[in-house]
Amino acid sequence: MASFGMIKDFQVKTNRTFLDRAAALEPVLHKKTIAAGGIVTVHNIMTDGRQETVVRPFADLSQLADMRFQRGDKVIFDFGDHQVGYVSFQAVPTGSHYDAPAYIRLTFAEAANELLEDSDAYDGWLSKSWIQEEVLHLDLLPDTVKLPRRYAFRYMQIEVLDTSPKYALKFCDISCESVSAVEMEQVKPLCFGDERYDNIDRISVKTLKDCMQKVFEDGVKRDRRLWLGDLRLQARANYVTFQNYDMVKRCLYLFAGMTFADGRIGACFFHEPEFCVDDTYLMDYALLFGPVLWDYYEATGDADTLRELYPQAMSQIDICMDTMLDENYVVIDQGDAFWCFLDWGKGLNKQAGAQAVLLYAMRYGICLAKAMGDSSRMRQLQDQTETLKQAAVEAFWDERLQMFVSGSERQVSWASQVWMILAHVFDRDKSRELILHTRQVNPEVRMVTPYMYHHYLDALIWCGEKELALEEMDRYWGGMIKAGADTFWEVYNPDNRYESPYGSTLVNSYCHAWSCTPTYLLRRFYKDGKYDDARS
Ligand code: RAM
Repeated sequence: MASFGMIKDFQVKTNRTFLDRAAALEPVLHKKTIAAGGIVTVHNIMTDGRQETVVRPFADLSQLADMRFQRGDKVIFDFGDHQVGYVSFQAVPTGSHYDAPAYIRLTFAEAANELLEDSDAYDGWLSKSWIQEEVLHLDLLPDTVKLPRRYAFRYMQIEVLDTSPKYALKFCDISCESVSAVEMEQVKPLCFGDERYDNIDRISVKTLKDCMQKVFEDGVKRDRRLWLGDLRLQARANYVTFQNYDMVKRCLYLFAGMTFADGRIGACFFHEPEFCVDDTYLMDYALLFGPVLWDYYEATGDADTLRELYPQAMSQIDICMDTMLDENYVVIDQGDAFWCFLDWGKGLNKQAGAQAVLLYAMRYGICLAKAMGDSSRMRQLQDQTETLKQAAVEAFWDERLQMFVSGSERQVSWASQVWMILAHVFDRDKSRELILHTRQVNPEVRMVTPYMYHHYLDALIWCGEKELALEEMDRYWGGMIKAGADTFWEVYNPDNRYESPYGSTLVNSYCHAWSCTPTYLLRRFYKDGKYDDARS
């Protein structure tokens, strides 16, 4: 089902000073030229009744000079790892003098399965323009093709739609100028004492790195913009790896520099060609602005930024208190509208989760108020927290099920339990019972994104179930590696490899910011295989 927000005659409020601060922090991107590494074939095979995509080496790049391509011929280049950048190559005619333009189709794939899907049959609700394809006419040959568009991919396929019977094409010098605001070498590899977690960490760092462009992008193939929910997780992973504080600061100032006219912070932000907030409001994302600010302040001690952005962080809480609650201090359910995110789970009711995120944001609000010396605000938030927690238990706790329910249908989902735990509605012991009980019951409304799984692991760690969190990390993120991930994906359902919230996996993103958090969890809460209890 399509989920987007759209506001007619959308009005914004701009703070020029904030936007100027953000503009001044625009990073200079590092560039690295990467040559294609080999030629491969890609097939679907069936193993144990499940479809699986396999990539097999076909030829060495040195053999390319002897290959000729005419109508219907295809070649797939493997760049060896995920790239984000600008591709160029040479197309050279051989045979008689070319007597017609060369006509080629290029397809880029982050995951090999993207090459086997039929883009003509695409019927999803996101724009088809995200599918990474180009069809080109080359009128003058030989030609150095330089694609102006940035692509995110490991595999690049060239399909020759036509030459003419009198000539064929040869290809050479296939390369990509890869770009990022940071470099892998800046981060010391993790030595966890177990290769599985070192690998998960490395791929997390690579995912984060590829998404660090002029802002923290959510996905480098699709959306290619700043989302607040993603930013919070990227920033956390960044503090324990690249420590690029300026990029977080830039993104905070962007969100604060252009808001909805009533002060609400937008869920996502376009940084090009001009700064512009999107007309999408998500209650949970707006509320997470405060936690992002707090994490930034904790990591940097930058009191000036805290002082400037504190009012915006606080007003996100106020706006929710004033407009989103009923007379019993319970968040009003807005049903199927795109009003709160939490996860892409089918049919997920957001009411209980939204209440929990509000409580979570209030906890961080208290930290912010304390750091600002704003004691009256602190006390007010403490009182409101107690009221809202009580309201949450009264409205959502089901004594018989021993779980939280949500919405008028009293839906039991993973997301509601996890967020109520992170909101500290119960103490640790009771939260631990709840998460273990949830695992036993395994509610049908499951978690489908690494965004939600991250919060599940965070909840496990807070409850003291750190060993279990590691096992789950291996099952989920390790599962993605087993399924062939070079960078972590936007959506991964271990039970359904072809899950997509968009009606087609063709527009799923396979290098997605919100899935980079194992590095944060591993580096922050576990050291040398031992637990570091810093935060819990
Ligand atoms: C999708 C993207 C993005 C996310 C939003 C809510 O469009 O995956 O990362 O934050 O949903």
